[in-house]
Amino acid sequence: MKALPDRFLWGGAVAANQCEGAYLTDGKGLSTADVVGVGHDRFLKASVELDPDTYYPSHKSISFYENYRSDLALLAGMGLRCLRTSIAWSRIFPTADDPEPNEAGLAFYDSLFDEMLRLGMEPIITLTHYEYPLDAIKRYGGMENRAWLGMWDRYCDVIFRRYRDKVKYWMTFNEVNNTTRLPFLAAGILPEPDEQALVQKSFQAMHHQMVMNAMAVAKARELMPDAWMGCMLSLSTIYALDCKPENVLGAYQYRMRSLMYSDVMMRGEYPGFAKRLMRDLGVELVIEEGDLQLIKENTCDYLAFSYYRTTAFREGDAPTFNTAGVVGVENPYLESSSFGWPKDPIGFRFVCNELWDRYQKPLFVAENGLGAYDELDGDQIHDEERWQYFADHAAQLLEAIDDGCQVFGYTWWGPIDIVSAGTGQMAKRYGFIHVDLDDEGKGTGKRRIKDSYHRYRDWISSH
Ligand code: BGP
Repeated sequence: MKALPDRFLWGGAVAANQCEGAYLTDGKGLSTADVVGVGHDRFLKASVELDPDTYYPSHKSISFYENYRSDLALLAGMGLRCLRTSIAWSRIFPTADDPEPNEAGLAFYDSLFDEMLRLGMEPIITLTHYEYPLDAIKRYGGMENRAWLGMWDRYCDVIFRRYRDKVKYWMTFNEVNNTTRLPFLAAGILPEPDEQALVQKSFQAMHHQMVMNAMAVAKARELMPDAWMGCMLSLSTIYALDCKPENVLGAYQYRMRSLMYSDVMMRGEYPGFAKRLMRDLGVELVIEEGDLQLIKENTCDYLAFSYYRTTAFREGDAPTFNTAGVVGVENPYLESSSFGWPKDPIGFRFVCNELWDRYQKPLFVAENGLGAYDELDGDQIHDEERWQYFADHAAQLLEAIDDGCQVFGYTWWGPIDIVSAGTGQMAKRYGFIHVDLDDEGKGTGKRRIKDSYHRYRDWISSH
């Protein structure tokens, strides 16, 4: 067996808006996640007003807010050493610039983190995972507006002071590189018919998030010197379809559109590539005095990333995007999952090596998982495909560690079924624990153990 670092953090990952529900409970305000329905085009249809005829999956989700104690007990039953989740900003500051934080929201995360710690699961916390307080979005727009910097500063201040004795590992923005490809999801930028205006806004939002990341790192250094601050990116990769130089360069350029974010957050400056890209796209970034210095001086301690699949690039076929990153042309060497996402465990080893070589800072696999439809066999779920996906990827992770990559943890995405970020479905399931709910929120909510649950438990105990 390949050697793993001591106390390797095997675990699971969820996000507040995809599991908590209780969308207005205990003073929580609406968030951007609360105004998107179900379907592949859910973000394109997003509006700041609720439509009484639309079903919004985040409003109830799997009711983790009410069930967290029993759900955590089930998760701990697998021997998870950590659980990654996020804080819903609008539970703490319902409108983002309220004069005081909402004590009931703060108390919820106190109990949640205490319970995780009691069960032996290290909390790994994302400050915001694809959700922003909606009230402020209505007044200011998304992260393209610099007004967010002040609200973020207060939010981080309250969060760090409150939880610094409970949480050591932090991430600032989930998959922040999606800001320039899925602008509403990652940066709260409302649908915009003028394409050029949208490009301009999304790059400006990216810059603000880079400054906000540096602000959070600076504050963490002051308030909780032992904390580890992480950059979190969606880094499923893109290959050239073949060795045609235009395809190789094109694939590399798409990769760089993601790595420019980690270059800023890990190395402290925009790469030359980013400047060229923005010039070519006609983007004029507004950078205020002091921004670049702050970014330079406050880089992250580790790089967290999600990896689901890979894709291929061919010149002339402009890629699209989904929650797992760039979608180019089909790679003839890969099989797809039953949901249609290509499976590429070797690509996972490749990406670990690529990122370790580039930054030489610890890596954390914040998300990897297989979303698929499950079939019930009485009370049982024989999810062989899900387990095989894990086993194949875990084997490549061990190879990457053997290659010399420093990886300190791995969190399976959605160890309990939750709402899909990309489609809002419940039927696209990642869990080792099944939750009896359908795409309209109908069902008993009953939790059932899938076959993969026992296997992940055995895997953790033997690794
Ligand atoms: C990532 C997100 C998660 C998650 C996952 C799977 O992009 O960080 O929130 O949901 O992708 O994607 P999906 O839910 O669309 O299957």
